[in-house]
Amino acid sequence: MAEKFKKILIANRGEIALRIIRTAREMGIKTVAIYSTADRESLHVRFADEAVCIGPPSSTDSYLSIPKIMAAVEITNADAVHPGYGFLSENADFAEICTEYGVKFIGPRPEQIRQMGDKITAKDTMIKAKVPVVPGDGELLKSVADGLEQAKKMGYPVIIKATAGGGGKGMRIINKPDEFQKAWDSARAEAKAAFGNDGMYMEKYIVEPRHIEIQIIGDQFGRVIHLSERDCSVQRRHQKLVEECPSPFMTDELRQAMGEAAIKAGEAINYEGVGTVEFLVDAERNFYFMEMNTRIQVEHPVTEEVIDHDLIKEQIKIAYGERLGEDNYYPKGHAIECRINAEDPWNNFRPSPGKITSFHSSKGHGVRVDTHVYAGYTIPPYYDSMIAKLIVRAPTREEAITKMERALNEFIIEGVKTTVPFHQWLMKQQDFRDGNFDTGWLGQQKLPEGK
Ligand code: MV4
Repeated sequence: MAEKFKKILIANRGEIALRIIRTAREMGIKTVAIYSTADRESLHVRFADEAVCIGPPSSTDSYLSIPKIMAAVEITNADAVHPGYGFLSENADFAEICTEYGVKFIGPRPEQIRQMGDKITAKDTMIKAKVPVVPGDGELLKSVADGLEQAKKMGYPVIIKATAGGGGKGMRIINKPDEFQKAWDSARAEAKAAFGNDGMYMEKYIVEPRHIEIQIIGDQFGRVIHLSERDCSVQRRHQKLVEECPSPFMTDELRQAMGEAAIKAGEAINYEGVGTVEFLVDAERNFYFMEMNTRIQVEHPVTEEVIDHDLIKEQIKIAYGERLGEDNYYPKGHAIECRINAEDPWNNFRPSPGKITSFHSSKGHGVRVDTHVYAGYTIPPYYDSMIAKLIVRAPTREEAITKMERALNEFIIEGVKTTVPFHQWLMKQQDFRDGNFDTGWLGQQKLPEGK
């Protein structure tokens, strides 16, 4: 077994940087924070053993700048890099540069990131591995004529997706042939601008699916296990707002089948690290591979709470070559996460950066808050608007909802608008309480009026 790391550089900011520092500290590993000039006052800078300023606020010149990050690795002598989520976490070139430089990228190998980053390649890999995929051959569309022909065979509605995409960008739903040209032009333009690649493919459109994802872990010796699911169906414009485990839609049979499919997906690429296999699940509980995320995700605490394992610790141990044990894992109790964003939920979730004048985090049994903010902290306008994750755990879903309501009621954040009132509203909705929602549900609701 390789030796454990002496010093990890965290190529990220915010709550996830802090989250990684906490585990590294518990493991006796030193940490290096990097920060932009907008993040001087951030807790990740204060709590890391060392901190290096890497540039101005703009992400392109700081958290996305590979040369600057590699310079910070060089001067601090870090022997591993943790990319967190977002930023460079799924950038295969960055993983490769780390490897060439002789520092361990805490995550999968570059070719695994590439294989899942290109959605046509990913789908093809899944078909070969006998993981269920959405109908549609997963071939590059050649032209509008080619697309119209395929759509006719498949039956409308269809969806066209960018092969370089993910998370909803460069995607269009098409209900009838005369919508094709416009959807094709706008999706390709969007994909070209966002990814520099306008390759598109087509699938049958699954109407109002649930988004259920399976957490997996693979070690360097070919063993892959799953840690059950997270239901992320409550989302708005591809932004998840609430995640939970177990899914209220789950059955033992479905978990078994989806878990096995996710393991096959991981085994097909010899996956190393923690990863998430995302599925669409229709009303008849048919499930289809959607994409695989090759990083730690925002919502990982939901799994940590019901599985009772530290996923960042698992990531680090796998990266330095530890073997997974023989255990299987089952969720115990119920966990729910509410993402607290600095946004005004009653005004189209408009971002609300600025100074937090007063801050009191929810506390008590079964309550966890992952956050980098505090009273007096100024939320910069340059980055993601997520400022905290409120996670509760209780024996049943009903008790978890009750606890979440209690915890939301005692969360005080003043000076900026937050999504706390949205979550208070959500917890009261009968459909939510009944587990009766899919990815379309929130968009169909009438939210309370703006004040
Ligand atoms: C779909 C789909 C229905 N049918 N593919 C959205 C993000 C991207 N990863 C893929 N997405 C979807 N793909 C087929 N064939 C519906 C969605 C989708 C969705 C998926 C998960 C969570 C929220 C969503 C919201 C709208 C559409």
